[in-house]
Amino acid sequence: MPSIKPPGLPPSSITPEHVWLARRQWMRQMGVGALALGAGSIMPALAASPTDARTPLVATPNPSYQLMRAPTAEQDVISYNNFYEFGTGKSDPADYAGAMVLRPWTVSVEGEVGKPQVFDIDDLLKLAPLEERVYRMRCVEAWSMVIPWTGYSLSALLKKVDPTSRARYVSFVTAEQPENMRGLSSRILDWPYVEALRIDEAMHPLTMLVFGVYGKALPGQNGAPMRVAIPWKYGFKSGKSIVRIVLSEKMPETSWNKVAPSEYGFYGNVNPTVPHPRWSQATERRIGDGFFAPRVDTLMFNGYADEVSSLYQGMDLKRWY
Ligand SMILES: Nc1nc2c(c(=O)[nH]1)N[C@H]1C(S)=C(S)[C@@H](COP(=O)(O)O)O[C@H]1N2
Ligand SMILES: [Mo]
Repeated sequence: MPSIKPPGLPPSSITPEHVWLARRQWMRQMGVGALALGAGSIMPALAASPTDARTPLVATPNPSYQLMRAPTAEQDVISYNNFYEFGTGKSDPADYAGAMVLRPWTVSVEGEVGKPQVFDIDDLLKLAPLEERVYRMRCVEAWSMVIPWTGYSLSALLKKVDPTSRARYVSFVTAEQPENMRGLSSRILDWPYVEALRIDEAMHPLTMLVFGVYGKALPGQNGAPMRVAIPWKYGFKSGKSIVRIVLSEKMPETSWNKVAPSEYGFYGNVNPTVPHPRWSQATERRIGDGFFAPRVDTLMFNGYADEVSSLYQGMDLKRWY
């Protein structure tokens, strides 16, 4: 890489938290679109922009999940994605996920539960009050974003179906629409994409069932109509466009673990001290800061150690990566 003097930190990263929060609140009251909150970027206001076309979702900001950093610009959040069902390029999901059929959409919750149930997506939207939570998200490829998600804790749904005493794991099976997902013809993963959590991870209040981003319904590329967000884990654990949630006694097989077990463990916890076999996980590139901006240190459990480290007490995290 040529030696170019890194530009200064974007103003957003040095705004004191109280100033930042006050400004955010003010903008909300004034009805200023979240787009204007992007890290220093003013996007041209395109009349027919897909950022505006999505259904607004009314949600209460949860003050426990506000961050000092400005969210990543909405345009970056919805145009730089991983969603291999639509191709492996970062722009493939935004280019092709519009083909996904989103209604009718049902989500079956089954397995080790007392009350298995098939939910219509529009009923799931109303199952618990919608909150906006700003989460740090970290991809295993060492880039990161800060994303305002709309949804509620997954535990609200799991409690409705009465997990049995044998339920130890929760799998998320995601949509397979061969007609509409051009990536399914490639054998890169064994479709459908499945990821899973231990039940205590799934019940953790941070584990979020997500219906929207930036105050509007999720666009296809971010996992419409419903995905999970697990902010202390690498992004691949957060399955998109979920159709089935299965509780089980046995540890399920998961997509990335099956394809490359030495690279992707079952846990996928963000851990700067455990490198991926082919690259370091110690630092990350923040999307939106510009390619030449300095990388930043990756935090243990992606900055959520206070909340989640007790889940892994006594575990060797080098072995259970
Ligand atoms: N169904 C499905 N879910 C998926 C993926 C995928 O390819 N298919 N990619 C994962 C990966 S690797 C990441 S980093 C996140 C990206 O989410 P985002 O594009 O909303 O930031 O989605 C995850 N969920
Ligand atoms: Mo990822």
